[in-house]
Amino acid sequence: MTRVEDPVRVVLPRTLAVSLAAACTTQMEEHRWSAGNVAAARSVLTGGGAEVLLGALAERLDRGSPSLPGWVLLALPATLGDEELQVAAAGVLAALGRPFFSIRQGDGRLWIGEETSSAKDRASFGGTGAQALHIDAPNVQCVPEYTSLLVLRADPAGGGASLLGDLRAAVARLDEADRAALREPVFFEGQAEGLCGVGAPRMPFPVLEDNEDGQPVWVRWAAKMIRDPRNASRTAVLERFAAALAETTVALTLGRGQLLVVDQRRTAHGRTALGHQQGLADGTRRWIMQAKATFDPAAPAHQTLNAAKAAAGRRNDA
Ligand SMILES: O=C(O)CCC(=O)C(=O)O
Ligand SMILES: [Fe+2]
Repeated sequence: MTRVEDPVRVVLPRTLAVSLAAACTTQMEEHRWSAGNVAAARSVLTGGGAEVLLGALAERLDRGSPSLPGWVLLALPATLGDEELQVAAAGVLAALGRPFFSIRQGDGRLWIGEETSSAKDRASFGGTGAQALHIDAPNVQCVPEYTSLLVLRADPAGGGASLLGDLRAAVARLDEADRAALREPVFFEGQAEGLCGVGAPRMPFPVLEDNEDGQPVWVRWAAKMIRDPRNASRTAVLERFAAALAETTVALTLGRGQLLVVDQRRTAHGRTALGHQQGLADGTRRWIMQAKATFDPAAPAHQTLNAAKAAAGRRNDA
């Protein structure tokens, strides 16, 4: 694993973050950020002053360019309040699609997540242990296109780095027999009941899902599958995939206000264990939130990309 000491962070200018937070609210329509919020965010994003942000999203997340990273780290102003950060971060997600939650928590807010607690299962969301590489909801009909993590408070004990693994590169490292084994719809992971916005459970499922041209569409991966007794007869191939993915994995440490946006078709995520938590008072431990987004071709970042491609096409024709 490679630790990226100084990852590329796209800085969101304070004026843009404040404009998004002022134009939008926490209003939801069931599990989705309200249509009014999406429209308000997009009008801010296309009103001037967001070109760098839109360009960076397009450049790092363009699905037409397989060599691009498939994730982007954005730095929102750390001095914004917790709610302003969440609203502004939702506005950023609206540049790609419609923000939503797949797991309902409490009163149904977009961003889910609580302060880290040693009372939680160590490997779970909000737990203190490591979380092996995975995509969120690999076991449903409509896997969330994007997932995102927003840091309200980094681990004061210095742990909890984010891990990112390149799913396509890992697939390319396997031999054809392993790829064929992963294409079989025989794999299980966790349980997929009670989720929002992701369609019906899909279990068992193929890890590797290709389109008619043999191009990968999804890599339904969660390292937990290796230890799932339902996959006991396939452990070896899952371990080989995990090893291939580990070779592509980078680690980044995020600070308050940072928003990691991940294209789930390309990139798996996870975290390292938190540091020693003994003696850390309530209100001081790591606090990270998550939200999902759909892919909406009409969203500003995708439109920016289309416009750039059209302009490049015109230049080539000239
Ligand atoms: O805590 C983190 O950094 C990642 C959490 C996560 O990816 C999850 O719970 O699905
Ligand atoms: Fe996750």
